[in-house]
Amino acid sequence: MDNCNLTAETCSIIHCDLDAFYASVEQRENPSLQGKPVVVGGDPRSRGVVATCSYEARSYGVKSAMPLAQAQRLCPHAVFLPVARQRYQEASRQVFAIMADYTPMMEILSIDEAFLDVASSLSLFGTPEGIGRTIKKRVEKELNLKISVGISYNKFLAKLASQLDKPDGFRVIKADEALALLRPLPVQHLWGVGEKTGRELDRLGLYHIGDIQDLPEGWLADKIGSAGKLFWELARGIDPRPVTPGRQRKSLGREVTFAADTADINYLKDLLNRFAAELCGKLRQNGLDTSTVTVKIKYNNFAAISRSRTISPGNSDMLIGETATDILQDAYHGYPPLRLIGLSLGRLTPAPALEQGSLFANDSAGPDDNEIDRVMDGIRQRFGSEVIGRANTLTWKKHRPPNL
Ligand code: DCP
Ligand code: MG
Repeated sequence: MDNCNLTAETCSIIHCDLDAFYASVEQRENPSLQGKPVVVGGDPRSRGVVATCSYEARSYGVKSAMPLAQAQRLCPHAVFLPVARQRYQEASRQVFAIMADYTPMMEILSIDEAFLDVASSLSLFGTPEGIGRTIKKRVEKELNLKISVGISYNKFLAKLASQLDKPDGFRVIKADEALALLRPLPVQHLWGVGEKTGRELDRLGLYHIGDIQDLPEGWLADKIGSAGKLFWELARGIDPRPVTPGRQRKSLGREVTFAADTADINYLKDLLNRFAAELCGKLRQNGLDTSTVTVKIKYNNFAAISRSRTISPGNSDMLIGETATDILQDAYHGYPPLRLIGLSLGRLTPAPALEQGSLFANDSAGPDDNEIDRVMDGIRQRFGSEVIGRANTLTWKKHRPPNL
């Protein structure tokens, strides 16, 4: 049964990630939705975006973060549902409880994803592969949800293993097959390589992970700095990062250095609103609130200041965006021009599990302000500031830096 064939020290990391998580919970709650394209995110007539969708909908090209209206054009017969966050948080807790039966060495990455290191659990529970299969079976049988499981000797390869085999995946990457498996994959599969870095690597003629494997040590670091060393190691299947239980993000931030210095206050506010939407989206995805909002600016003479404000814990784009633009208004009066602006959210704490107001509800008693805020938040969360439709979007488009 165990074809991992490696010692616990070399092959004990398991990565688990639920398939089409929100959509699968919805299909489970309403069996008539099973086998159908389901899009979670809200009313397609709203200007929101897709949170996630079932694999049936993905076959029509629908995907996360796509405008709902576009999703409806691609798949007109899809069922569109609002986001029922409390339901997903409950399912998430149940899944993590199953995993925790096999090891205390569990690092939760997001609402539907965790690493386990089962090296110390083998005398009790058998092989890593056996444990992975048991978790998969239990999640399916007890919770009626599908989860993809990847197993390897480090975090990077375990996560890659679960992703490569989605949905309903189960894959082991053994030490002696890692290099060959990595070789033909696009560089975007390396941890930390997003669109921008991917383009940078492509410019250096590095399209596939094998291209990086073949480089002499130090070459990539000379070209692109310390990340180059990391990518070279990952390409060779090296990732020393341990599974760290209880690791909590302390803050979340976003900043940009402008191609040309700017003093355009409307544009700067617009950017902060955009960053707020992006960061709050991540907070909500991870069930977190923030209570410290910090704006950092760097002038064209390289002097930098940062200003913080404490707020009651929250994760609404509007609240955080307004706080950030207020801070900017107080701290910056239009001179000298700025070369950088950043927003960071600190003191992160678990958000109370609130049922998000239905995006379709038409309550005759009338919604209260908080409800409106939550519904607005649910819609705005999914815009991305670029399409949020405020008057100053025009300013944003005009100055849009190439790296955003
Ligand atoms: N999510 C979201 N907005 C995004 C991405 C994700 O609200 N832009 C939410 C909905 C997802 C959940 O987080 O169901 C988990 O994210 P995943 O990236 O793991 O996506 P899924 O679980 O939906 O699909 P997959 O099968 O690819 O893991
Ligand atoms: Mg998932």
